Amino acid sequence: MSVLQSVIVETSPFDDQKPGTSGLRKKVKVFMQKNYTENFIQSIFNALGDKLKGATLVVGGDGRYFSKPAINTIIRIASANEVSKLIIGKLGIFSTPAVSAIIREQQVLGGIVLTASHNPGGIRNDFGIKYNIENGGPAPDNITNKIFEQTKQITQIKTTPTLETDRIIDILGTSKFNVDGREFTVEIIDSTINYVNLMKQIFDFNKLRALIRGTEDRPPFNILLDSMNGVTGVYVRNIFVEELGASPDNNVRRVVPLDNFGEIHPDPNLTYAKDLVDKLKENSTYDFGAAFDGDGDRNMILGKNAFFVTPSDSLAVLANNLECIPYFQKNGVHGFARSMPTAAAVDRVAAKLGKEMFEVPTGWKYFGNLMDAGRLSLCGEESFGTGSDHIREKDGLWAVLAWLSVIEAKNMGVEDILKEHWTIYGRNYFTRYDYEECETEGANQMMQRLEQLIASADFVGKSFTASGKTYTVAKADNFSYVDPIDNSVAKNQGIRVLFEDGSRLIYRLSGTGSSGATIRVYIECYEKENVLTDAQVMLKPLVEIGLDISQLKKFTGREEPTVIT
Ligand code: G16
Repeated sequence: MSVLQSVIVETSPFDDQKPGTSGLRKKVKVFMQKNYTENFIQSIFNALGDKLKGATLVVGGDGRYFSKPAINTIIRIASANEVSKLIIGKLGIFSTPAVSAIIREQQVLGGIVLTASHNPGGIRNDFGIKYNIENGGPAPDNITNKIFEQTKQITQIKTTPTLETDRIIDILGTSKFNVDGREFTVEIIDSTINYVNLMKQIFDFNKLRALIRGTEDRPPFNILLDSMNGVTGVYVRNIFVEELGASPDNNVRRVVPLDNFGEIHPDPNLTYAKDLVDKLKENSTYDFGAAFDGDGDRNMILGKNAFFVTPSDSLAVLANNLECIPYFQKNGVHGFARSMPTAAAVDRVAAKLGKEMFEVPTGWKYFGNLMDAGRLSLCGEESFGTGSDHIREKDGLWAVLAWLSVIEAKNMGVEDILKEHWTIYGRNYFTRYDYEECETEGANQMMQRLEQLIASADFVGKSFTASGKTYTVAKADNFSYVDPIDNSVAKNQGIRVLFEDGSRLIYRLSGTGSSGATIRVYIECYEKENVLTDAQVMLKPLVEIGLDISQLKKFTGREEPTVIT
């Protein structure tokens, strides 16, 4: 084996490498700038310091455009920074939940996830880089802050330009190199194997197969899973077609990962997964539909005729039925958690079952400490994320397997399960209005004005009326969170206007967009008896009040939201 020499390349900082809600997300062209990707990777390594020496890291992502050159860059820089081994998914393919699973299983230092999640891909669209820590979860704020500090002072990149990376990720197997006299290993694996095994340990595959295939007593439960040309396609084929006997023609769609997601927006919601919604409306033989995002951590659940389950309700239903899943039978159910803007349906289940309940800021990273401390079993977010402590990322496929387990155990369809749930607990009506790619200045001004408004002396106690309904403000603040495990504090996590009857209006700027500002307005009310009204009808007065209080139209010039969920 010839000895390769690492070199030092001089560089200078970029001023826009602050990680957002979930890593650094920018247009591909930004990452393509000379040294841009290199700087960020080296900054991650600088932030890790001595821990990196001799360590193993996992690398992979949703296979979006620019993944291959980014992986080659990571290989060369890792080799020069004394990393001992990289475990990489073949063709760079690794769903975000599968990365989390393998970091935990192999007990390695962490992983680098190459994805911009639900953001569109392709040369004109988005790329992203995220660091996950040894518990398999996204790096918490103290580490992303350290990485950001490094990006502001970086002057040198260590790399091994002579390390031949051409086609290295195309073939399964192990390659060994000698860099500066040290052994450096690159192992290319099939990233589905560990993940599928994990799912088999969590769920009862025999029961799920019987549900999908049908039995003497029960017709097949007809599902349609939409991978939206993202990374879950390979996992869906493996789990649902090969293991559970689903039809490759009728039960799954868009299962070949494409580096531009076929020019669609791989975001599982009613707007961007409309294709799936239409399919279920057209064909009433489908009992169930689900869609996933680009990197496989999000999910949308639909029933017959595209009956929509809000992510907040999905979380509450699963919380109420975890005993039908073998993993929880074995490990027990500890607490529940949701992100602050997520509707409080799960809180009612927690109260009834006597479980601890946590409300954290937006971002899956805030669940990790609670899970590590054994206080959290199931959590979710309104942004179509659901997951458990089996890993430290949200997990789209896990959510679908969990739903199918509940359906199998209860022998009920999705809509009936929801109606039964609402009869017991009442209904938290919820909707989210997104205004994507607004002018940053107008969006910031709107948030600043809101902040001043809610601080004004007479805001609490004030009443607002729209469409004949009146709401009185009980409390208003900018959400802060103190982590119960390490006491770290996250401030300014969204403006909350809480009304006397428990209804809520929340305003946040998204931390995952790649250009401009995305304003999110979250609207929620609770009804004990009146549970069957259309959500948009029920929430109309609050929406009007929300737009009025924020003067959103004036600040953004937008008449309508880009997405309503
Ligand atoms: C990420 C985070 C989620 C968060 C979502 C939306 O999801 O992991 O915790 O809820 O972004 O964040 P924002 O409202 O700031 O855009 P993903 O699926 O994009 O990785």
